[in-house]
Amino acid sequence: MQVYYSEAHRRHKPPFEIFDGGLRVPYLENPERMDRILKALQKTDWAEIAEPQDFGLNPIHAVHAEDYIAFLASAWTEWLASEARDKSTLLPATFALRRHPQKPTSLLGRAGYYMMDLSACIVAGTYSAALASANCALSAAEAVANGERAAFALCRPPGHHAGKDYAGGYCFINNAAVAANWLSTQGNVALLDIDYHCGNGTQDIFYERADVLTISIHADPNFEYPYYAGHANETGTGAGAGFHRNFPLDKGTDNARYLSALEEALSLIREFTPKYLVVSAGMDIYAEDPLGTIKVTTEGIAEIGKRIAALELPTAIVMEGGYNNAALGRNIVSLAGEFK
Ligand code: SP5
Ligand code: ZN
Repeated sequence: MQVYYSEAHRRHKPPFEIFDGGLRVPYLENPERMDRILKALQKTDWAEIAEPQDFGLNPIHAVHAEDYIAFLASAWTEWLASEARDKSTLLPATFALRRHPQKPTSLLGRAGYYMMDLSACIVAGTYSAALASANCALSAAEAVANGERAAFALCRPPGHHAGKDYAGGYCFINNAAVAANWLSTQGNVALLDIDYHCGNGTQDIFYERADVLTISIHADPNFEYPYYAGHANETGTGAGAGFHRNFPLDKGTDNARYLSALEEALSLIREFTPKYLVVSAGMDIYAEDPLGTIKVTTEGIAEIGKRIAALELPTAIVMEGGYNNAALGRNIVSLAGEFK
């Protein structure tokens, strides 16, 4: 299986993020995550690690607002030229309620407008890492469009919290959405998000579309980030009515309960008869994840992979979250190994 990976992620290394209550903690979405996964993949006899192709900005602009991407491109340079005292990472402290007619022009105004939380920290290498990450997803999409059974995009930064014009939850460009939208010119696409957190950005991007079925299985937003999306009654609108589904789960959900939600999701995908499948693969469903509350084991992750693979759809697997670095390698090998 082709595994698309770029070293560009290394320069995206924010020094910290801010948790609720103002707690400053080391950035959980760190470069070591990729090292752990690469090392595990290199030990298999099926993973072929390859550089992504450069698809340019068009497929990114097809999903994200141009003013938002322009903000990501220039934010760091503007931050360095600003009066801020601590310039180690661009992080605003004032956020926009989207009911004002005027778009902000100042850097901090735009930062608060285009960011939804205090985990989407921008540093020197963020924009180039985000572009390379999207190119990994697009390369995996192209591989399956060219007839591969599956391909894996080892994306960092992740993408599923990023919407048309906002960053959040370690995400800047929605890699899986860019890949799914690119594939959608050739036929209907199903996008299944198994990250522990609701894929709110993906949900927003495709909410009014009937040609991309989006399904997210995640911790209930009644107690978990991102809080404002992911409820079971959010099912799409307009032409997209019925083409989005959420499966909110309780704390402590074990393999058996997870797999029964997955079966429901898979039967919706079967009914939709898509040409391609994109999987937003977050490993923070793992029982020992520092951000998670769901109790899926490594064996459970293998079973999830097996059941998704049983759809027998050309599948682009896109890396999302997962923060137990010691377990990330074996968990990804367990999932992706079912598609070899
Ligand atoms: C891609 C992805 O998985 N993003 C997740 C972003 C979650 N950010 C919210 C962090 C909330 C931290 N709460 C502390 C709980 C520690 N037990
Ligand atoms: Zn997550």
